[in-house]
Amino acid sequence: MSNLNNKLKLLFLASLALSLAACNTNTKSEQKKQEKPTVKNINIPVFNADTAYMFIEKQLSFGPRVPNTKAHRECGDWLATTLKRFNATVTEQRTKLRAFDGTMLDARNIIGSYNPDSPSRVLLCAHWDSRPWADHDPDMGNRKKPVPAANDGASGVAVLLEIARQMSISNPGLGVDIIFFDAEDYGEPQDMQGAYENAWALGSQYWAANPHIPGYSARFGILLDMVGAKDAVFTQEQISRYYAPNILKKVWSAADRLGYGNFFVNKNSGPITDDHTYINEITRIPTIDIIDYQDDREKGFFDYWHTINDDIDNISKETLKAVGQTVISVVYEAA
Ligand code: AHN
Ligand code: ZN
Repeated sequence: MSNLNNKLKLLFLASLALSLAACNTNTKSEQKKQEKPTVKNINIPVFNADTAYMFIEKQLSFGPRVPNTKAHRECGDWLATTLKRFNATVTEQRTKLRAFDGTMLDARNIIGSYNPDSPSRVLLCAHWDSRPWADHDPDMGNRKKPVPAANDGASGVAVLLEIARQMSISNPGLGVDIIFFDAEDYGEPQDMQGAYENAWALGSQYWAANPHIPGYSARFGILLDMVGAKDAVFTQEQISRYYAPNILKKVWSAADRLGYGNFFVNKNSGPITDDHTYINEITRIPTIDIIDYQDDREKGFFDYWHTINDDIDNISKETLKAVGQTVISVVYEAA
């Protein structure tokens, strides 16, 4: 009888010791976590998708921002003024660029800098021009019309303008350069595809060869292209994976942590010639492209790509929020 009692007591003491030990290791690992946090305890602004949406509407109000048009000149002026209003130091590169068909384009790369004297910098960019021809429109009668470019152009600019507005309220604590590239979308129409080399991304090619500050560098770059469509899917594009695998991981894991893993998927895609291609090749600043593209889609890009239906009706605030909150988090966490 007493033997059984002793055995029970022993069993009880043993299990108590075990649970205390378990408790102890828990406390230790908790302490470790507090000593070396994986995410810095800094104030990351809340990205406002309503404001970003309004910045798309504003760009559309000028009309298609096709180089050498009034809409393009007026929108360019508004972009420079707006960056200044958000306390950026604004630099403009104005230059003539030769398009594939010989047209000379009056091009403007518009740059807004925060903490311009900081040696630790990140680069955020998007193209602001609209494609002159809706050459992927299903209706032949629309193919010579310009693209409204709500998603393919205005969305990336709008997300960056909202990030600029947030940076004017709360300093990010490191150098940030926002570049709006011109003449990205003046490449040859689809029936001449492959006949010209380097016909796309003329503004970024110019900037990469002639940076606004001689010898300019940044720790990394993020390009936003078509970041506003309903049902957008951002895959891990090949040039981004090749030149900037760590940045890609950083951005995708931030998106996942914030609950946007449905937009930023763990799926590879082939190479896209875009502004980041030339930034990577020429400046060697490791730069990724956040782009709505999947290899197995009919056009690869979103349904209304290079059609006259790339307008505000296809824009989703949820998508803008996912991209904007992810990018602003990565920027503030890099400080
Ligand atoms: C090509 O189709 C070769 N590049 C697509 C780059 C692009 C066009 N981004 C927006 N519009
Ligand atoms: Zn385009």
